[in-house]
Amino acid sequence: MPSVRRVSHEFLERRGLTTIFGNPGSNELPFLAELPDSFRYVLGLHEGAVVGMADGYAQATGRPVLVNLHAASGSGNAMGALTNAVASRTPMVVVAGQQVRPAIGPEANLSSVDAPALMKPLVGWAAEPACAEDVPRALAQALFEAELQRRPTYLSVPYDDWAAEAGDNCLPILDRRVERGSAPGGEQARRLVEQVTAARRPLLVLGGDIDSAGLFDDAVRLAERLGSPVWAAPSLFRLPFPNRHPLFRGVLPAGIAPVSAAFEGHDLVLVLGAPVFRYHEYLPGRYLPEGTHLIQVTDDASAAARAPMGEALVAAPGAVIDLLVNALDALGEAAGEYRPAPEPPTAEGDRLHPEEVFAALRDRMPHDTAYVAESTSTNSAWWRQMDLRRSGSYYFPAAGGLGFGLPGAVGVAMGRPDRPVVGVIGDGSANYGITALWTAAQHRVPLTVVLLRNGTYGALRWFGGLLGVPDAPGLDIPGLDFTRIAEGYGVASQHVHSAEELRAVLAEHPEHPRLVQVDTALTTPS
Ligand code: TZD
Ligand code: CA
Repeated sequence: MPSVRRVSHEFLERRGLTTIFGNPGSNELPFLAELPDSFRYVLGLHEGAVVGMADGYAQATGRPVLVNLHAASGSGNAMGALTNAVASRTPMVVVAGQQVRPAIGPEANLSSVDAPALMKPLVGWAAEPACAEDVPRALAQALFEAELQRRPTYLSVPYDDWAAEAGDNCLPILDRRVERGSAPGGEQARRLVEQVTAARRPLLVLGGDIDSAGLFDDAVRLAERLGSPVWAAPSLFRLPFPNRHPLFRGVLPAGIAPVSAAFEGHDLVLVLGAPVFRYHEYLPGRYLPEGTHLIQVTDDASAAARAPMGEALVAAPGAVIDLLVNALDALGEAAGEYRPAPEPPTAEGDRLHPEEVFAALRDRMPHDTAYVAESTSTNSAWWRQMDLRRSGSYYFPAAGGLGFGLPGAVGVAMGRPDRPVVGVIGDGSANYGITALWTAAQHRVPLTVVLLRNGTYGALRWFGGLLGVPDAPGLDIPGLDFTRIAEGYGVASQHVHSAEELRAVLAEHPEHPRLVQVDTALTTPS
């Protein structure tokens, strides 16, 4: 009779979940005993970095990922990073250890009192199996829930369960197949095609899910057929469309009034693969202009249910794009040329303007480079200079929680060794996930981190103006030297002082991680 551990390892192996991102404690060791050789454990030194790396890895590979965390204290450390994984809809299975069953009630040290409740508002599903025999089935449920809901799940397992006998009824889970059907029904399809083809001035709004689902090129096909302008949804975490394409209008500003203004004059707004909408700055107004009808297509039932306006169809955006492309057999007007980037401005003194940094990346890095950005005040500078034409080119913390960028870049680089990867990280953001540098060094991940050092929480200075708070304390961060921090974690580093120097450094492509620190001038997010 196999053990719970043996069946669970076998299940994970069969599903290809053999890379474990984790930070273990005593409760977790029995799960890690007798791991088959096909597994690799990627150790992160803090749980925020562990989840950030796993999130980047899962997004870059398009596959669910396994995370191993310690009980309450370790899982608690991971919460901030989990907010991003929830918003990016990353299928992530977190397996955490728990004290032995008899020790939970008396609250022995390192027991997690009501472990599922600790995680529940965040993760899509959380459980602690009622008995050891149920662990393999619960592990399978954790994976299927993560895939079906596209959301992290959490399984807490008392550590004495792993050595228990599994029982014969465990074995059927090894071969289960669980899938979701996704095409709209006949009547839904007919109605949607009719609405879209009848529109005089349709507008497309594309969300990060388009890129996650591998629909980047399909979205171009649809937009060109429709001949409609394209916006990216607010609070964008992945780029769904080439940003210099003639039909692309940019990322929608994350406020009610400016979104509504961008829709002015369009009778139909078709939103694919996004919530409606993830606003940020509270800029009140009417949700939609007079005469604008909105249709949201998403496979996220909760995003459809919670939207405050428009109609929604819960279906896979890919199936709907196929449907519309086939229905729109005539090509729209030729879209025209890709728009060139403007000349970047320069900054005063020995600082670089962020646009100079991004122009250097655009010109010197290969076209298939994947960027993980977490530098909040440079958002508009970024889109002014970058030229991203491929799927999987851009990742950003999906819930706005800092600490994704640096670990996420390590995870993306581990998941896609075939592509160059650059993390573009602010001197504030870097600190929330800084320990990921150590993992990058240990695994010799070929990653370039461009560290933008403006000495402040730049975006918060801008927010201070917006909210009428010009005098908030706690916004400056002088005295940080990331070249020395990186060296301490085993990552080679350089401090560059000019655009020419930066361009020369970027033209090299080392096979190990490196950090390039650049002093930059302060800009505003928009
Ligand atoms: N803590 C966490 C986990 N997430 C956050 N979003 C914040 C705090 C608040 N915050 C922002 O929203 S932007 C920002 C903070 C602290 C400043 C980031 O500084 P940076 O980037 O140096 O990375 P800029 O370009 O200077 O703004
Ligand atoms: Ca900064």
